Amino acid sequence: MQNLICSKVDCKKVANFRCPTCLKLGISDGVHFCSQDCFRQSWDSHKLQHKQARSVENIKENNSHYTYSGLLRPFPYTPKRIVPDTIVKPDYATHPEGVSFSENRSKSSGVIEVLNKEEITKLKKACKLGREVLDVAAKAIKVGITTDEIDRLVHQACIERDCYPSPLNYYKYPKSCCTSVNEIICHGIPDERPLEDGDIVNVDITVYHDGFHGDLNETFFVGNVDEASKKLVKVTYECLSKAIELVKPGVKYRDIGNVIQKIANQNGVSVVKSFCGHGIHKVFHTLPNVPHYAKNKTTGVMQPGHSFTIEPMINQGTWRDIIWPDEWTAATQDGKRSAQFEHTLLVTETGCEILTIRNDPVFKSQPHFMDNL
Ligand code: EYF
Ligand code: CO
Ligand code: CO
Repeated sequence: MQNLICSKVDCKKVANFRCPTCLKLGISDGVHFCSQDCFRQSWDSHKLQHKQARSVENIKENNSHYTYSGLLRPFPYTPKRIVPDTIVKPDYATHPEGVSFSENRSKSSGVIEVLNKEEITKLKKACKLGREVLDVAAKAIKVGITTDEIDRLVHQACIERDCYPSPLNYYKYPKSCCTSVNEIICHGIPDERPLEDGDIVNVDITVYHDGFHGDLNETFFVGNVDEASKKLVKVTYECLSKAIELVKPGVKYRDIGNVIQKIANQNGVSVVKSFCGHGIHKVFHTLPNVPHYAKNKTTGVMQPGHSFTIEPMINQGTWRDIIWPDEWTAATQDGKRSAQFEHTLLVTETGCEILTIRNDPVFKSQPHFMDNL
């Protein structure tokens, strides 16, 4: 019989001891230790495997009672990816529950922060890097790639650019980006499901660099997509573009939703109400709150130096959402498709600057889905 080697990094001793929790959870992927010492020293990274196994069991258990609204189902996902110690992290990255105290303080101040020149320079840099990461993801999208592989590429692209992937551990979110397929509205967790011909997939990237977050997303076509999905994606992009045209000092944040809802109504699609655009700079989410639906009551007036996202989620059918048993993934209640686009914006003296704009020598500022139309 072949001797097993200790699973502790750099220990090459023969292992004949198994973690009791692994045995209880039925984890059978060969984690063995030579001694209690190596077991204890490996604990911090090893215990993630228990968490992963428990979450798969929870999903299985919950799935048996849960009626999914569409055809999509959760697939297993891989363990949490490591961020090197050299990358500067936001406060929630190391909090056991992923809580951001800086974000809570910013929200409870009740004021929309006006950024100074140095802060604006840093915000612009984070947004430019975020755009580069989304472009990396865009290149990888094809039939057969798993959303987990997209997440791996995104994670690596962040680290190569000295960025922390903002979603990772944010309120314990388990991945480095969100990938939302077909009827998923937002916060889809990258997993082992391969993308299929005819899918639409949104990839949402936020990066944290030099103390600032930059947030953007695009919806992509996978292979040959039906005409109704093409129209949904086109109209969603138009909603974002027309909303951005409104942005200038003196405009009320509540007016953004009126523009978006009008375009949606004209095209027979609906606007999601549960998720909004948000202020973003030194914290991931803060004031203003930016609803995308009409007649909302959000407060605040745009001023030079404000930075925020607009990220309309537009549905083929009902605007209503339902959360999956994983407690993150938001799907449409009727299982019809949803699309989204997002930019981070800076209010200037005369209008706004789109900080996450694409800057391609051939395709200029156009979103990727238009490249092959
Ligand atoms: C606590 C999350 C928390 N939330 C927002 C956390 O603004 C975003 N995209 O444009 C955005 C991205 C992520 C995010 C990634 C993770 N989260 C998700 C769902 C529920 C929740 O409740
Ligand atoms: Co985003
Ligand atoms: Co956002």
